[in-house]
Amino acid sequence: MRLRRVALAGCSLVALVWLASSPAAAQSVNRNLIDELNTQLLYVALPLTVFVEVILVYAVVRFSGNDDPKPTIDVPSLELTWTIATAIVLLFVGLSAYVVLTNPYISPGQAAATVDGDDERVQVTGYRYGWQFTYPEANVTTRNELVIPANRSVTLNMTSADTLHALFVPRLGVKKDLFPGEYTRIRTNATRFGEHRAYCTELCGVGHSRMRATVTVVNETAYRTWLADHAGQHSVTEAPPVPE
Ligand SMILES: [Cu+2]
Repeated sequence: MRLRRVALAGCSLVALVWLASSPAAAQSVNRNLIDELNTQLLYVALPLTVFVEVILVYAVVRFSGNDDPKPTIDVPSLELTWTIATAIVLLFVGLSAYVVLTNPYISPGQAAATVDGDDERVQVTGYRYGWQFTYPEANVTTRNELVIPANRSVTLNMTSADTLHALFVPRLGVKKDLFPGEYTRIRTNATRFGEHRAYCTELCGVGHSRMRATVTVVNETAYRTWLADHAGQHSVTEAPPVPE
């Protein structure tokens, strides 16, 4: 009966994690990389968790009535086995994470080095409390509205007008800090059309929760039209407001 309960709990755990690990279709190259790494690590972590839990529950049930415990005998081969197994698991986790972290879409350092002529460039300035997006080549500046073309690499050069901010677009897998007096970069390549929310994730003052923006992914034609329609909108190109 107990074993049946343990088996049931194990199956429920597997089903729960499987459901939780089935993400919606990725919206960008970045998000895809992150989701794939997550799934990969889950495939390793899940059997290990179940294995350890089963042994733990078995030991608790099996030896609960043991009033005269005996010390465990040393088994060098067993100790060697689990040391090597742990090393292999850690190596796998480290390598998998390294491959994703060094990808030009994830690693800011790599992004700075790999900006090429095809990248669409947008200047991002975070300020208390909002976002200014500037498309230098098209002479377009917007507030809290970022429009990017789908299936093209976009480089965001980011800085802050006052204090620390962080741009976070969860569905695109984009997250990066902004610092005053210095530039940070991040790249993305959105693979689906749609509208996404962007947030500031660095507590920057009383208006922090209002610091949101919309990120719209459109096709190339719509993007060009949008840029042309908004060219020369100098009404919003003045310096960001003085912090409250
Ligand atoms: Cu903030």
